[in-house]
Amino acid sequence: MQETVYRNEELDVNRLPIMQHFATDAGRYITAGIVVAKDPDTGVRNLSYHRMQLKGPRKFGISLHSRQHLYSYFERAERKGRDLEIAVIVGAHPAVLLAASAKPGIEVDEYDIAGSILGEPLELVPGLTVDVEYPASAEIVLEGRILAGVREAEGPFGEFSGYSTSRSTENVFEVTAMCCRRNPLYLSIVPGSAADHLYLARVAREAAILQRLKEKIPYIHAISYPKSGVNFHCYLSLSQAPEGVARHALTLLFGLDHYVKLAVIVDDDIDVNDEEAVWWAVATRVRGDRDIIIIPRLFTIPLDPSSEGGTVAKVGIDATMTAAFKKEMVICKEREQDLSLAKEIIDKNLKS
Ligand SMILES: Cc1cc2nc3c(=O)[nH]c(=O)nc-3n(C[C@H](O)[C@H](O)[C@H](O)COP(=O)(O)O)c2cc1C
Ligand SMILES: [Mn+2]
Repeated sequence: MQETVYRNEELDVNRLPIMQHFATDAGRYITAGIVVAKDPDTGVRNLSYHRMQLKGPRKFGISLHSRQHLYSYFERAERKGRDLEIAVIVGAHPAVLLAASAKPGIEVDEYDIAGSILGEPLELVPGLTVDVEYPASAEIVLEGRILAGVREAEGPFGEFSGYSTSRSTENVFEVTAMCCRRNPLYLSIVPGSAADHLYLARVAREAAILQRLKEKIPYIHAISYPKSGVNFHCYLSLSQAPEGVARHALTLLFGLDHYVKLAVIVDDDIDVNDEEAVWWAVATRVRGDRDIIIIPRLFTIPLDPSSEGGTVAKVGIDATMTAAFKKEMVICKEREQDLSLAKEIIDKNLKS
């Protein structure tokens, strides 16, 4: 890192192969940029992804539309009339990519998450033009600041919902230095509802939400955010839970994750990562009048195209079996000896 440094007249981000991804995008975007910043009050470091629209040799448009920790850092800096110093990592160890998608409490330094995934300290180097550290092993880093009191049109851009959106906080990022490894790799994340983008958000989300749910409800078995639901859908499974726990879990989930607008809860005989099995449970175990909860006008992410005034109805489907159902219904099953015989025949044919 910092093997090649560009500053002043030499600094032109057009050296990077920044791409336009969709015909509907406003232009060329860095999509894998991880913004590192320090909390203006506590110094705790945050990592988060933000789309960055190329505007000039030393200028990007940037959106803090998820209004999470970086938004709060910038808001507090701007209130004091100060720019927010940042470093943008493009390409790093996957532990850093995962740490950036995690959303712990605001008091947690997100480099600690990268370190704990790695099982050893993450080596950092100080910025050359900003008071922000970044990984010594990063491929490319753009140093600079998000400007206080400046807003410029940014977007539209193809978002994770699969829709092109102009929703943006319209901030401006001014670059003061570009530091690279020798022969750096340029990382791009396919935007829109591509697996690249969705899964990166999903891994950290599944881990965090499963942990929070289990703290309160020990019967929770597994969780899945299927790609088809663009992280607005969540499937949960329960083991041996008493009456009412499924509905408790659904309401707790809506409270924990405001992205979720449709949740399906099943028994642990259903694999939540098998969408067909989940919807088979809905098809065969649900009575709409009894098993569906609808909570109108709950807070949601504005990037949900169906939201109105920042709210949407949340739908919970309890597809767990009732005690009577469990007693009466017999699920079709193959005979064990037939399965092993079939396997034997296949194995023999594969070998010959
Ligand atoms: C690939 C990817 C792209 C993202 N792009 C943006 C973005 O452009 N603007 C934004 O505000 N949030 C974006 N996010 C969401 C935040 O980066 C993410 O929620 C982050 O974990 C926020 O956590 P924090 O509150 O700890 O910063 C993106 C997330 C991913 C995974
Ligand atoms: Mn954070």
